[in-house]
Amino acid sequence: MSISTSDLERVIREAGVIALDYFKALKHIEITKKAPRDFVTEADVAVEAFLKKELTGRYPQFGFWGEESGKTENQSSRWVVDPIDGTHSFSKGQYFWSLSVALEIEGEMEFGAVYAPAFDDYYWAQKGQGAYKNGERIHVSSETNLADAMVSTGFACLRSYLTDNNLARFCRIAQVTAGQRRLGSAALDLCLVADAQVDAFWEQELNLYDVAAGALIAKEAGATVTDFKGNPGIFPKQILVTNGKVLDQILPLM
Ligand code: 2AM
Ligand code: CA
Ligand code: CA
Ligand code: CA
Repeated sequence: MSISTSDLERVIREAGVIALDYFKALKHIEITKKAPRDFVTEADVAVEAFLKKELTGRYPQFGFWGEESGKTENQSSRWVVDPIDGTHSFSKGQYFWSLSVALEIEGEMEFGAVYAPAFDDYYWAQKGQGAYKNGERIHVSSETNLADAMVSTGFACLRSYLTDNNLARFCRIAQVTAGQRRLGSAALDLCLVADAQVDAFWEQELNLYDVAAGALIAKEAGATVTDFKGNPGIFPKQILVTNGKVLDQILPLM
């Protein structure tokens, strides 16, 4: 199996331009709600259709799973795509949103790219090859003290039928950390850990397409990717990503 990472970058950047064109014309696009707090726009659908056509056209041996169009028939190797992660921010004209594209081969993430068109930041990683932002190698932060750490989270779990809504955990961690952010795109949050802008990120009740690419990028930049108990692996329902040095300090607060 071989993929061309430079060709993939061209395709994903082109998809980003499609998203950005919609973003610049926000007043004219339709925003609908799939469920309470779950928004979708014409841009989500158009970007996913473009990526599906380009990726499956180039690599017919892989399946495709996207947030908006669902899964193709059972294939153990597939593209895992979130066309716009952070749709709510996007629909308000805020800049913090991204496109997330991962390639899963037999259950292992082989490639991941997260592109934030409004910042023109392209993050990518291939398993075992390190992580890159706009062509430069990136690494997690060297922060060793949770008290000095910048952390980030999200509240996709803030739904009435879920008992653990992250608010108590957020309060515990906010009291003992130096800075807290709630930026609204889990895929891009994971890249901030990879790029040492954030020292730890956690969120609950996400889906694989939210975190598949970002988790590989973070891991390749030196991050730990675990559940809230510290078990290694990508667990979208309970994901904790740290620079490794603050992991032992944050785990008891999870
Ligand atoms: P989205 O923009 O693709 O929907 C922000 O906290 C993260 O939660 C984003 O990855 C966002 O992805 C996701 N998200 C937003 N609403 C959600 C919902 N109702 N269920 C699950 N994830 C959600
Ligand atoms: Ca969504
Ligand atoms: Ca998402
Ligand atoms: Ca999405």
